[in-house]
Amino acid sequence: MFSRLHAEYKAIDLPDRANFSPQQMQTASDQFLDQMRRRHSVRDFSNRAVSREVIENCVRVAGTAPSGANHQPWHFVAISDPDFKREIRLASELEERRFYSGGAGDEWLKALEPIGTNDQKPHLEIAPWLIVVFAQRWGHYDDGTRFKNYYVPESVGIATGFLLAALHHAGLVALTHTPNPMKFLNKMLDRPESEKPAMIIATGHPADDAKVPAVAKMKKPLDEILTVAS
Ligand code: IYR
Repeated sequence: MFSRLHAEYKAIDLPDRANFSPQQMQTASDQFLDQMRRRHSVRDFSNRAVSREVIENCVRVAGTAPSGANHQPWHFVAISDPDFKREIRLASELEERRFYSGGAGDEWLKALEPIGTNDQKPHLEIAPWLIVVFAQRWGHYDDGTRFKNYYVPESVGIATGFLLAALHHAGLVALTHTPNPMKFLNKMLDRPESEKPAMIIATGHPADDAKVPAVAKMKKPLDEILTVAS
């Protein structure tokens, strides 16, 4: 998509603006807060199917994220194939066994105790979709030459946040998962060396008896996360 031909500045009129009244703005922000407070990281999935079209739309939302120099340094691989999911589960569990049996270190394992995680990742097979997020360390122009990307972790983090919000908005639950190392995903999913796996997101519907860790409901209050400088 990137061509050296698009290397010049050209302005267009702002295509969209909301123009809310203060009251509309308050209501919109209240409603969005209420909706986002209902998002939870869920580990217990149902195998109920989710259409490819919904997943595609959620990835389209991720693709609207801002990024360094608008290079959009991300690629998403959406997987519903049971064999692929099984392969990912097995490879992830191998890494997780190392992690939980000492690789993580005591402090990290202690920090995870209230979350209740372990090396078993059945959700990687049960959830109808896995979305693997890749960060593109460099890109290629149409003519095959390389260009550098900027603020890649920040850009991919924002896009992933958009994706999680989109999945939630579509009525789905999700779980971010980062087995360490994740290099096996390049080979398995045939992604180039320029791309670094950032995260696996399992998504679908929650199991009927899905649980979440009680501590996950404890979010820092506003006065801890916001200082209004005046
Ligand atoms: N990747 C491991 C460990 C893990 C690490 C963090 I930080 C978490 O917030 C949760 C889990 C796992 O998925 O179990």
